[in-house]
Amino acid sequence: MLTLKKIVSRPVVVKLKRPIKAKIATIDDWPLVVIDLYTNEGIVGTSYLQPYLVKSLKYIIPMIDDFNELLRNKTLSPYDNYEELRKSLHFVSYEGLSIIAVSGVDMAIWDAMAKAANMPLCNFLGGSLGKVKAYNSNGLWLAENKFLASEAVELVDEGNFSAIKMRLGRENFNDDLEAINTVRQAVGEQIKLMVDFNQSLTLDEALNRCHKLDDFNLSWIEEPLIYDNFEGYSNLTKDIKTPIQLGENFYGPRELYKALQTGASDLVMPDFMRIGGVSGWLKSAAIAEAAGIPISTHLYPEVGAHVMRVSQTAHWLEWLDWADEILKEPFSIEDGFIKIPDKPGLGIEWDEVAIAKNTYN
Ligand code: SMN
Ligand code: MG
Repeated sequence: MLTLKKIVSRPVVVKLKRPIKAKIATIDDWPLVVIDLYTNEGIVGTSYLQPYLVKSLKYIIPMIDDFNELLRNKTLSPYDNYEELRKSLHFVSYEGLSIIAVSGVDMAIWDAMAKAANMPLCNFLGGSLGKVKAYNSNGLWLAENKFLASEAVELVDEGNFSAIKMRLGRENFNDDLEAINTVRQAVGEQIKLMVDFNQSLTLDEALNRCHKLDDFNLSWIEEPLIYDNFEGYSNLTKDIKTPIQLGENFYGPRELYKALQTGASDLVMPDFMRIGGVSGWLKSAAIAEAAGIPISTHLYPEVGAHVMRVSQTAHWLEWLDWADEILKEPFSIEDGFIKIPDKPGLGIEWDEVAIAKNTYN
C-alpha cells in the first residue's frame, strides 16, 4: 500500500530538433511538466506532461500542486484518485485544463503502483512485456517540397520504421499532393503513410480534398476538421474510403464514446494528457474494444507502449522523441517496434543534469 507524501512538478522547456510547423501552430520550444510523486513508503512515481504552450506551465503546475491538499497521506489507488481529483474540479469542467492536470498525476500514480509491485507497468496491468508496432511521427511538417524527400528517408532509417506520418494543409492543395508524391517516391510503396491535416479544413474543403486522397493508399487521414465537429466528421467518414482518424483532442473517455456513437471516426488515437492518463486510456481502450475500433496512441510513447500491450484493438504507437532530452535512457526502437524496458513502472528515469539545464523560470 502506498500513501501520498507530496507531488512536485517542475517546468522544463527543450528545443525541438525538428520544430513543429503545422497548420495549427509553429513551435520551436517544447514545454514539459516533470512530475515526481513522493510516497511516505519511499517509492517515487514519475510522469510528464507536454502542454504545447510554454506559458501554460504557469497555470498547470499550480493546479497539480493544489492536488496535494486533497491527496496528502491518502492511499494511492489510481481509479479512486482519478475520480476524486476530477470531481474536485467539476465546477470548472471535467475537460480542458482539469483533465490535463489529473492526467499528469494519474500517470505518476500508476508508475508508483507498478514500481511498488516491482513490475513493468504492462505486467502490472495484466499484460506481457513485449514490443509495440510504431510509426515515426518525428517530422514531415509543412516544409517545402525540396526538404521532404531526405527527411522522409531519415525518418524511416531512424528505426527501420514501416510507417511514417506527414502533415498536410498547405494553402494550395496541389502542393499537398505534390508533397505526398515526393514522400512516396522517396520511401517507396511498401512504407505505410499517414497524413494529418491538424484541423485545418472546412467540411466542404475536407470532402473535396479527402475524396482526392482516396486514391493514394493512405493508412489514415487525421483531423481534417476542427476536432469537436462530430457531425461534420460523421458526414465525412460516410463519404470517404480512407479511414478517418480522430482523437488527440478527446478530453476524457466520454468524448471518445460520443465520437464512436456518432460515427465520427473509423479510428481513434487518444492523447495521454487529455484522455485522463493511464486510467482514462484503459477506460477508452475498453470502449474501442467493445466497438471494434482500432486504437493508436498520441505522444507519450513511454506510456503508450505499456498500455498498448493491454489494448485488444491496439493499432499504431506514435513515436516521437520529444522527451528523450530529459530521460536517462530513452526508449529504443528496433525494426519499427518500440521496446519496453524490463524495469519497474514506466521504466523512465530523469536525466537531472538535462532537467537542470533546461529548467524554465
Ligand atoms: C501534433 C502533435 C503535437 C503537436 C502538433 C501536432 C500532431 C500529431 O497532430 O498528431 O502528431
Ligand atoms: Mg495529429
